[in-house]
Amino acid sequence: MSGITVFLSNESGAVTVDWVVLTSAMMGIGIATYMTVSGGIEDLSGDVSTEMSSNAVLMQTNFESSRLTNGGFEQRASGWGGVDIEILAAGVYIPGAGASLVAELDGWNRGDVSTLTQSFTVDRPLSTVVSLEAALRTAIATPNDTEGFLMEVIDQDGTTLAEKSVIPNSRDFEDYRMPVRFSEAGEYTLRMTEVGRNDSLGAIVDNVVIK
Ligand SMILES: [Ca+2]
Ligand SMILES: [Ca+2]
Ligand SMILES: [Ca+2]
Repeated sequence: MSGITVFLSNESGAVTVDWVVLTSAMMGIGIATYMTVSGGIEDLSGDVSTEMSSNAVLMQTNFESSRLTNGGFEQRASGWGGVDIEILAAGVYIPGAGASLVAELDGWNRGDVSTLTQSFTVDRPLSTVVSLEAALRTAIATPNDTEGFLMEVIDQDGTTLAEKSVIPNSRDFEDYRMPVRFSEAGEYTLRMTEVGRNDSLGAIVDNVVIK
């Protein structure tokens, strides 16, 4: 037989050819599987991070690592901006509630929609939680489904990253939490805006913390 005939009838390379085809198919399937599930894994890890942050807030009630200053209003309006800000002792709004200073999200003037704002810095992509305590002053009857405020986190373009409506029905301060995810470092603003009748009576807020 000639050399070419020997080569064509020789089967010793056939297994190698099969191996190359099979292993490349396995790699292709692996890559396709990763691309299908990777988005879901990212979403899930974001959710886990948010949940861990909110549980951390449950355990930490001090202001030391808060990104806000004067979140408890004990230095009056220091650090806060906004419109028609009213800050008085909790006991003024709810008899027996004590001397801790709190802000009311419906200030002195019926003509103004009260707001409270504070800017803060985020130095890296972050999932965290805005937490605060709110109650309803006794001058407003319960059940209440209109008096309260809207809490929002906005970026420098005014785009809302997170928002939550707070409509308290209790004379005791209750905890409210809002998860927020920052995709990049930057300057952001927390804004609380009065909702309900513009009658100078509203919800009161204290102990605002962003970890
Ligand atoms: Ca306070
Ligand atoms: Ca008021
Ligand atoms: Ca009101």
